[in-house]
Amino acid sequence: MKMKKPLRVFFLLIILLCSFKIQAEDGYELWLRYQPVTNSQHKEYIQSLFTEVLIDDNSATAKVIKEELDRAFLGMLGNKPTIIQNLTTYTGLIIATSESQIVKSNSTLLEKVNELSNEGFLIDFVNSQGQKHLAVLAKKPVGLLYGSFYLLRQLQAGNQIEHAYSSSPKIKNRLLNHWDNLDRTVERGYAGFSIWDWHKLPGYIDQRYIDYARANASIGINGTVLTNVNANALVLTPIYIEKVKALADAFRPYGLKVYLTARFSAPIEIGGLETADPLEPEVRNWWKSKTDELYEAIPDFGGFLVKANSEGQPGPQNYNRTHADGANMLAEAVVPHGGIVMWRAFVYSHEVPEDRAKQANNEFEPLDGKFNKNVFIQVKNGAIDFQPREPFHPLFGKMPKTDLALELQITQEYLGQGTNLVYLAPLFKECLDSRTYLPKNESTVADIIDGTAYNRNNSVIAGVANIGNDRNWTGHLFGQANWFAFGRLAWDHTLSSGEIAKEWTKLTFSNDDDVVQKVEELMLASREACVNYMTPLGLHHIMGRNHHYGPGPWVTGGRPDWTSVYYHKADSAGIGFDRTKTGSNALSQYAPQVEKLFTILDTCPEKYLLWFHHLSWDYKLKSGKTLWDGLCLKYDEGVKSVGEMLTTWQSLESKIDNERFEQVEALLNIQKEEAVWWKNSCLLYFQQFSQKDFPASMNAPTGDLEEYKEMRFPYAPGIRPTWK
Ligand code: BDP
Repeated sequence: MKMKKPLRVFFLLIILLCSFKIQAEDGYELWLRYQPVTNSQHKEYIQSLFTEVLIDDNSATAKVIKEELDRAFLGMLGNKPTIIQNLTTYTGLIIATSESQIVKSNSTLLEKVNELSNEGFLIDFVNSQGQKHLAVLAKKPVGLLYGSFYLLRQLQAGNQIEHAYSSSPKIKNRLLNHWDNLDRTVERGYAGFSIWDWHKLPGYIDQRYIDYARANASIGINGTVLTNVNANALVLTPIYIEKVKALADAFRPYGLKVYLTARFSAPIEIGGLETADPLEPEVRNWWKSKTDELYEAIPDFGGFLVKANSEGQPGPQNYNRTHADGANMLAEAVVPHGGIVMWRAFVYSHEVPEDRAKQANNEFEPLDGKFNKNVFIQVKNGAIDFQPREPFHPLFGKMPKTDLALELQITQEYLGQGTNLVYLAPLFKECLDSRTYLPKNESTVADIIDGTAYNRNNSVIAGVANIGNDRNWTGHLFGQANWFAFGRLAWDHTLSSGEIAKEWTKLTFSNDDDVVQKVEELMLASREACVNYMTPLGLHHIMGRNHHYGPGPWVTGGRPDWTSVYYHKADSAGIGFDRTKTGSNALSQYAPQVEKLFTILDTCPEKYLLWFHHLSWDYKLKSGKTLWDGLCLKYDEGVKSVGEMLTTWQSLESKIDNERFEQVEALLNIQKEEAVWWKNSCLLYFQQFSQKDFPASMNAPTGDLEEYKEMRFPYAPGIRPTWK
C-alpha cells in the first residue's frame, strides 16, 4: 500500500527529528562511553594511530587492553583496530613493557621506563624504520593498562598527544571500601543493593563485575574491600571464600586486589573458640590458619580492614588489650603473604566523658611505634564523621612512627545522600591540602598519606564506595563524578577539582564547550552550596537521627554524642562548640601552629568558626555582620546556589540526552526543596535561642518548626521502616 504524500512527509520528518535527538543513555557506561568522534580531524588522528596496534605482551592484562581498545575504537570510529604481535613490521601504536625488545634495545627509553613505579606508565614516541610511533610503555602490564586508559581518556576528550608524558601513582594502595552486607543491603548506600550477588557466585560472573573492574582500572583504583566494616564473620567461612576467590580471579587482570573486613570475634563465631583475646595462642593460631586458607585460594589477597571497639563492634579492648595487640595479631597472620591490615581509628564511646572529636587521638597517639610494619591506622578525614565540612583529623602528623591511611567517604551519607548533587573533589582536596605543620612547616595531610613526610614506603587511601546495583551504578548520575574524582586524586592528589570536573564532564556528557564550562561551574559550586544550606560556619552533626537524612538540629535524648544539641550547643548566649582551652581543648591535639591559628578568632577561618568556638549571636563576623545575620544569610545563599545550579542545568537541555537530563533535573528539583527545608527548619529552630529577626535582605524562612520536627521518613535508606 502506498502512503499519501503528506503522510510520507510527516513520517520522514519524524524520522529526521528522531535522528537529531541525542540518543538516550542510562549512565551504565560511566565515563567509558566511547562515543562516535564527529570532528573529522580528530577522527583522522585516531585512525592514523590505530591502524595497527602492536601489543608486545601476553599477559591476561594485555588481553584486557586489547578488548578495551576494540571497544573504544568500535565506539569512536566504527571499526576495530588491527592488533598485532609482530615485532618486525608495525605501523601504528606500540604497547610494551620493559621486557619487550622494543624497549630493551633503546637505552633512553629503558632509562625512562625504569624511573616509573611498578604501576606507572610512559607515553612517548619511538622511532623505528624511519617512522615515529606513539607508544605506551611501562614496567609491568598493569602500567600498560593504566597508560592505555590515560590515552583513551585523552582521545575521548578530543586531545592529541603532542608531548611525552609519564605518570606514577603517588599513593600505593588506592582502595574502595564497600560497606556491603552479606544480605546485599549497603550501609549508607543510596544506589540500590550490593553489586555482589553472593547467591550466584562463584558459578556466575556477572558482566557488572568486569565492568566494575574496568571502571576502577580506568581511574587507577587497585584494591577493593568487599564487605562492611560492621563485619559479618561468615565471609571468612569456606563457602564465602570460594565466592570471594571468584571475584578476585575476575578482577586480577584489571590490577584490582580484593580485601575483606575481619570481624574481631570471628574465632568465636565461626571458629568454635571461647575467646577472641588477641594474646591467646589459640586465637592467634586460628587467625593464622584462616589467613593461610584465604591466601591458598587468593594468592594476592590484599589483607584485612578492621573496625574494632567502635559503635558496638567487638575488639581487643573486650579483653583489656590494646588496639595494637589486636592489629598486630592480624598483621602477623598476613605478613608472610605480603598482606596489610588497615585498622580504623574511628573509635569513640559515650561512656567516656570526653569530646568525641578528641577520642581517636587519645586512644591512638600513645600507641605510636607499637604497631607492626604492615599495619595502617585508617583515619577519617575529620575527627567526627564525614560531615559536609570538617577540619582535618588531628591524628595526621601525630603518629610519626606509624603508617596512616586516609579514609574518605564517597557515598553521601551526610551530604544529601541519593538526591543531592554534591561534587566531592573540593572536600577531598580540602583535607589533602590542609597544612598539618608536622613534621615540617609546609607539610600537608597529603604528604603524610603518600608517605613523603615521614619517608615511608607504603601508603593507603580509601574511599567508602557509593556503588550499588542501580543501573547507573551510583543512583545520582553525578555520584559517578565522585567515584571518578576519588580515583583520580588517589592517583595524583595534586590535580585540581576543576581539572577533574572538566575531564569527567567531557567523558560523561560531551566535549561541547558550553556543556563543559557550565557543568564544571555547577559542580564546583555544589559542595559549598551544600555546606551553606546544611551546616554553615562550622556547624556539624545536626541531621536527622539514625538515617542522617535531612535536618534535625532539635535531636536530643539518648546517647549524647549521637544528638545534635551535643554539637551545636545553641543557647540564648550563642552557638558553637568551644574546643579551645576554655572548652574541650581539642585544639591542643594539633601542632601548635594549627592550634594557634584556629584558637585566635581573627585567624580562625570562618568556615570552621562554630566547630571550635561558642560565640555570641552578636559576635561580629569579618563582613561586619553579626553571627546571627551571617548564619541566616549563609543558609539563604545555599538555597540560592541550588536554584542557580538548576537553572544552569536546564540551560543545557538541548545538549544532553533526555534520559540523563531529566533524571538530573528531577533530582535538582528535589535538592532545591531539601535545601529550603534545611534552611527553614534550622533557622526557625535556632531563632528560638537567638530571639532575633531574620535579616531583611534574605528570603525569610517559612513553615512551622513543630511541623518540621514531626516529619518522619520511614522510607529513608538504611533503616528498618519505623515511625520513630
Ligand atoms: C558512620 C556511619 C555508620 C558507620 C560508621 C563507621 O553512620 O553507619 O558504620 O560511620 O564509619 O558514618 O564505622
